Amino acid sequence: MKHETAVMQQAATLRTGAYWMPFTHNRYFKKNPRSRILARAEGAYYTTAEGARLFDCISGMWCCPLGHGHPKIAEAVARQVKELDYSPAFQMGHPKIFSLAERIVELAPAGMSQVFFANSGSEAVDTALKIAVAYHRMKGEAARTRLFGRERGYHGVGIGGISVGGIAPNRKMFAPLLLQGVDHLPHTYNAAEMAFSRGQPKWGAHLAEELERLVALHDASTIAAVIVEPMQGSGGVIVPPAGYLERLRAICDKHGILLVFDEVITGFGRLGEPFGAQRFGVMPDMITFAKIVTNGVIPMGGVIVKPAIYDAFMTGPEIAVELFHGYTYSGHPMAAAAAHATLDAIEEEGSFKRARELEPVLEQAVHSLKGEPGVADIRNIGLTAAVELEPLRENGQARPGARGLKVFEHGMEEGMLFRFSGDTIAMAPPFISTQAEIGRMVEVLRGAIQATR
Ligand code: PXG
Repeated sequence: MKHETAVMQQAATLRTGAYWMPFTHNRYFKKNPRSRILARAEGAYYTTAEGARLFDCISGMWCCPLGHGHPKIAEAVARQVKELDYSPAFQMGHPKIFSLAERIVELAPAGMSQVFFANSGSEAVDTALKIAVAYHRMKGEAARTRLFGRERGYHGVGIGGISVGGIAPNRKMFAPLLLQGVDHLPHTYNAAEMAFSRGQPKWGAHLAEELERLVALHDASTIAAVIVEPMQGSGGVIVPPAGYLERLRAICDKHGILLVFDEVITGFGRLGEPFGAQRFGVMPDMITFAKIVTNGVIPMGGVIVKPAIYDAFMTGPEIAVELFHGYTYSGHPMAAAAAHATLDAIEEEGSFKRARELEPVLEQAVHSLKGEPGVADIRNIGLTAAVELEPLRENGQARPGARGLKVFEHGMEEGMLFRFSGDTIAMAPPFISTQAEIGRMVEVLRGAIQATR
């Protein structure tokens, strides 16, 4: 309690000027920061510096589904800092990172064999893109350098990630830095055909044929890889149409193109299976992951590859470094300890099963919002859903984002920490949520929607 009071006092006199906040409206935030300063977290709830308790509707930023302050993870991290706080990542190793790689391979779809560690989703994506290009070169196909992403895709904020990414504001400011030789598949969202779908939309598998069109345009011999999120998370929970990913896989196989699934959000249970690959029954050549692997407690990301990819590099003199890539903090012992404890907890608590059990609860609840004023679409799969709202209008002009912000602020007043992106509200509640909590989350959203019409 003492600590809590201290944090609250600190918050009251906070000087916010020096901190340039990421992906945040800094000026608006700093006008009235107090309600948005978090002091504590426990289980599925945050407590703000003003003492308000907020249900964590998006599991941190999709990364903390086992709940905050998990005792197992806390203990493992505390133990690790005393045992081995840091270990050089290059030319040295420590036991927990080798065993963690094995555990991740076991969870991955059958046929994947090695893990390269990074510290975030963005680093994982840039690593995968580099491996893809280098792999073809190692195989004697050095002309295979093109990378294809998808409209509305989010692959982090590295130069590689924004190049294959498909969210315009993340790209336009940095246009001269974008990689050459990148093209994009169309996104799969079509409101007229799929609004209010539950799970995978039936319409849209044919959009994968656009990959054939791009291959015809650029020629397969110039193409290294296609990267897609199996389900687009940041883009607003855009669920792949039935048959779409299968078709992408077939076209990649036909032309010798690597298929990368960016599973930073879908990895480790969000869709009720270890990875989206298993949920959709489509096996990529590489998987990028981050977030849930450590329950968000210590940053970690990575890339899982098939043996053919790893083996392609294991040539040349044995004393030569095979891949000139890695980070000071690759395979950090603190992250490895957090990841082991997270995977233990997932096993013990049956987290994937729990996510599957809660899926119909969330689906039913969220689709009950259909018909509320200005609800343009509702989408869901696994333990995630999005509600897309029509923008507010002022003097006949649409004001994109204004309604999303109002819903967010209304939610905070009612004890819900929603995630808004433009006028879309995304939810990805913790796996430890109760049915009642999910019901309440959706009812508060209903009230917020009604209040902001
Ligand atoms: N790939 C995917 C698919 C992601 O969703 C990244 C890469 C980048 O990860 P890092 O760790 O570098 O941020 C992401 C991140 C949101 C939200 O609310 C989503 C992300 C991050 C923050 C917020 O949609 N995804």
